[in-house]
Amino acid sequence: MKEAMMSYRLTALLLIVGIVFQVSAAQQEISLKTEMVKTKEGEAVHWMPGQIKVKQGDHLKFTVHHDLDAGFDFHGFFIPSLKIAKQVSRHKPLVVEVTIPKDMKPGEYDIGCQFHPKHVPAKLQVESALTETPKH
Ligand SMILES: [Cu+2]
Repeated sequence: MKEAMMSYRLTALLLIVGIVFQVSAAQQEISLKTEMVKTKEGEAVHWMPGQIKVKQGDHLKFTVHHDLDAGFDFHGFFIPSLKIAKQVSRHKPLVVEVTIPKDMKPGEYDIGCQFHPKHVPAKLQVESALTETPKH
């Protein structure tokens, strides 16, 4: 009887801990595409949108499009911090799924192109998965 009580208390404690440290990891579908933008040196290809916000533990499904008629026939989809280095050809969307590691340091990471140094990277902004409790 005493043991049952203990296990009940332990379960309750674990539940409370679970609620306090509730994480908000989610599924995200992200569509990226090549776009021409003007830079100081002229025109360059840019991955757009330029900024993508995700959280630690999020499962991401990227669909990467290259539908520009001008310029290179393919571009790179390059996220070194997530060990992704793929090639995306014109009019052949590439699907890449990846989970942001729960221990990935919050901050900004490049989504670049490993083939073209002038290709402007988009920024993957990784935020902490811990939900912040407002303090009063
Ligand atoms: Cu490129």
